Amino acid sequence: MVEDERKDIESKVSKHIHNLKWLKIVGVGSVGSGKTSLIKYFCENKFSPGYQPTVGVDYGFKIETVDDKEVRIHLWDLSGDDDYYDTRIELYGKTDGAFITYDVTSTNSFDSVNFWYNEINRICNPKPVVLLCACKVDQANKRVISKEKGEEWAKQHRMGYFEVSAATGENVFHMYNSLFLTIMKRQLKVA
Ligand SMILES: Nc1nc2c(ncn2[C@@H]2O[C@H](COP(=O)(O)OP(=O)(O)OP(=O)(O)O)[C@@H](O)[C@H]2O)c(=O)[nH]1
Ligand SMILES: [Mg+2]
Repeated sequence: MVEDERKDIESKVSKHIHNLKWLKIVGVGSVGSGKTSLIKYFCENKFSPGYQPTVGVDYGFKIETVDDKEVRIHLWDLSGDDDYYDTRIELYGKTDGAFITYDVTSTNSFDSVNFWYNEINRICNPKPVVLLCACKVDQANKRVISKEKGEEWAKQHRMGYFEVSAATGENVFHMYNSLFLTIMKRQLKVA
């Protein structure tokens, strides 16, 4: 009897989840800039200081309430390594939103933001909502890219800009919520 009840509840939960709206989000940015850490913090509330490069692609999933609606969030964590270009191209299809990361302690990672922006816009059709994430802002003493510089780039490309830290959690949920809300508002307009 208890087993039947458990199966019934599991089936109802699974149906409920299946019927929710899906949002597909991709994280892109140069190697080591902080994509995996941002996704891990959002999905598991965890941060690991050790670096384990993403091999090709990783995946995160979470059910989130956005604008009073439950939504299935699918997060594709793409490697920033050139070797995985083909893998990324395969996975960009039907992307609703993307965040581009750079590491505020690395000039190279900021210089590559243009590359990532162009890759997304070239491959994704229709173009997704994109945000810029200035990562690792907890490392203030090593910072080389100012807030003004990041904000200016985001403004020029008409996108939201967020200063985030997966180490302290600063602005992480705020950034994701803003991305989800912008996507939902855009989809309502199109519908
Ligand atoms: N201090 C600090 N370190 C961070 C932060 N975010 C990431 N890191 C560290 O930076 C390193 C790289 O982070 P990842 O999240 O793995 O970077 P990635 O962009 O996924 O890298 P690839 O998978 O190789 O493309 C790891 O050692 C993280 O612990 C942060 O907000 N603050
Ligand atoms: Mg990674």
